[in-house]
Amino acid sequence: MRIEEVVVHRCALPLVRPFRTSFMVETHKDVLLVEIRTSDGVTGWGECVAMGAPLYSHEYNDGALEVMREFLLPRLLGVDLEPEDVPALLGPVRGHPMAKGALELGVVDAALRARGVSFASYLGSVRDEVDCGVSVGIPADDSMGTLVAEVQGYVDQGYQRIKLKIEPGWDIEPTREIRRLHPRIPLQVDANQAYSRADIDHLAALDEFDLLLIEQPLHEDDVLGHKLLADRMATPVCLDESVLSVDNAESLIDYGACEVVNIKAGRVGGYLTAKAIHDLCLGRGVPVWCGGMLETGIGRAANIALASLPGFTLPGDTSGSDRFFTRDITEPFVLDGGRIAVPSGPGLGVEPIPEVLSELTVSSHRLL
Ligand code: OSB
Ligand code: MG
Repeated sequence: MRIEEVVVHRCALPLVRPFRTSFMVETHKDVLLVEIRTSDGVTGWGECVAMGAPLYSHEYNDGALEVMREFLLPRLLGVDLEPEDVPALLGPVRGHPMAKGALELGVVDAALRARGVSFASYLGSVRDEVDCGVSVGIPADDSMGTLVAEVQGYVDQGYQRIKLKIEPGWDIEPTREIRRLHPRIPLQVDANQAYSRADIDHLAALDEFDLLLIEQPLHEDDVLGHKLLADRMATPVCLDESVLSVDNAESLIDYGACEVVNIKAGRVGGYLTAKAIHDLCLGRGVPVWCGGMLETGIGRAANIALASLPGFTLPGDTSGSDRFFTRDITEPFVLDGGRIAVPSGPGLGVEPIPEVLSELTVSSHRLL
C-alpha cells in the first residue's frame, strides 16, 4: 500500500478537572490526530501523545508536527509500505518517538482496516477485556479532602487500581490517608522524576503502605539512583520516562534499576516497539502495565488493545473516556465491572465522530 493523503488535526479537549502532576497542570488536552488515506482506499488514524509543552519529555506538539512534515512523512512516501517497515524507515531520524508513533499507528490502522483485522488480534491479544486503573492528580487546591473525594468517586466507579501522583511535600501523608481509607485496593504512586538520590531514605518510608510499585521517582537519566532505590526499598521500582527502547529496557532490567515496566507506545516510538518491549519483559518475568497520556478514543483504543497482551498482568492507566473528557472524539470507552472491552472491529475499531472532530479541531494541516 502507498500513502496518498495525510492530514493532521490539532484538537483541544477540555478536561473534566485540571490534571496536576509534579511537572505541570493541564486544563485542556492539546492533541494531534493523524489521518492517513492509502491506495487501498481506506483511512487510518493515529494519535500523537506529545503535549503542548516539552515538560513530560522533550517532545511537544508544534515540534512533532514539524518533524512529521519535514523529516518523517517523506521517508514513508514513494514506497510500497507494510506496517512492519515503518520503524526501520523512520529509524535514521534521531529521537521524536511520539511523532514516529503517531505516523506508525495511522499506517498500521489503515493496513488492518484494509485486511479486516483488529489491532488487538494483530498484536497478539489474549483477552477480550482489560482491567482498568486510574491516575489521580495532585489536587489543584492541595487539599486532602479533595483527593479523598476524587479517589472515592473512582472506587465507586469500579476502578481496580489507584495511582496517586506524588511530589516532594505531597507524598507520605496522602498515601497514608488513601491506604487507611482503602486498606485493600491495589495502590501505586508516580513521581514523574521529582526526587533525587538524596531522597532515597524518605521514599523508603512508602514501604509501609504495601504499594504495587513506585513509578519513576528519579530523573530519567539516573540509572544508578534507581538501582540504589530498588536495593533499598521493598516496593518494586517501575520506570516510565527512562524506558525508551527494547535495548535500554533490557539494560535497565539487567542492571537492577527497574523491576516493573510502564509501557507507553508513544514514548518508545510506536506500538511495534511497545510489543517488542512486552515480549522482552514476558521472557524475563518482569511485569508490565499500559501507561496513558490522556489519550482520546483513538489512542485509548490502541492502548486497550496493547493491554490485552499476555504480559500485561497489572491494571493499566486505561481509564474510561469520562475520566478526562465530557465528550471524547470517538464513541466513549466505558468501564463495566472495572474493565473495558477490547475493540474487535477492523483496525482500531473506532474512528472520530465527524461532527465532534470538527467542533474540537483548532487547526488542520495537510501534509500530503
Ligand atoms: O507519568 O504516567 C504518567 C499523564 C501525562 C503524562 C504522564 C503521565 C500521565 C498519567 C495519566 O499519569 C495517565 C492517563 O490516565 O492517561
Ligand atoms: Mg508515569
